[in-house]
Amino acid sequence: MPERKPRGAFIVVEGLDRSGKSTQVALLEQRFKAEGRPVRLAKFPDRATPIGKMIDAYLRSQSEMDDHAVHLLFSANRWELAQSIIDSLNAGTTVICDRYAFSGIAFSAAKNKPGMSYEWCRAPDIGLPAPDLTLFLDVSPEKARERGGFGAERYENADMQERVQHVFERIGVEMGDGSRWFAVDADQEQGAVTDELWMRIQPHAQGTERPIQRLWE
Ligand code: 2DT
Ligand code: MG
Repeated sequence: MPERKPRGAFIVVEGLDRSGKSTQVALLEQRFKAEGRPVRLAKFPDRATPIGKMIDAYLRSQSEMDDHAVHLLFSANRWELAQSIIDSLNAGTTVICDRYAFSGIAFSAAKNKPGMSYEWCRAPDIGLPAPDLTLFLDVSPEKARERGGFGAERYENADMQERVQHVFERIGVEMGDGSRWFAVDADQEQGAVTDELWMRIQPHAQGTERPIQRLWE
């Protein structure tokens, strides 16, 4: 019988701004490469697509948009790339993704807009490929401030970040912290964070035979 090749694992890194996500994702990619394992980085929003360009203009306050509409664009941006993520996984490539549907819920629900409940915000992402593992980089407001404070984009202010943090905490509880979702103390120095992330990732690094699950189905 031909040997069945395991698919790659789908690993998501989430967190607030200044939690060190982008740095850590790049370091994790290096570790995979150093071990000779195929790896692909993804990032949401992916600002390169036509939908992503609309999101980018909104985030940089170059355009205004209804909150519901932009929420659906963030989700559509994931759906337009979902099949290519599935294809990479099935080809045996580990996909490491900087933000995913959890940011989608957290940032939109944190706006506290009428008609944009947690459930409403979650709905358009139901059925997306589900991560095998999500690592939440948990940074304190003090550390985030120490790391250079906020940039100029929409949502980059202390008030919003605090509300986003609360929604992320709810998501963590609902995902069942300690199985598919792990919160990692992102106040630690960079190397310690990488080591902890790597420890969580290692059981997934050789891929899995488990079929790709779908989010919240
Ligand atoms: P970056 O700084 O990581 O480029 O994110 N966001 C992100 C949402 O509001 N909804 C989403 O679905 C996603 C993926 C988080 C830019 C900002 O976009 C927010 C910060
Ligand atoms: Mg940002």
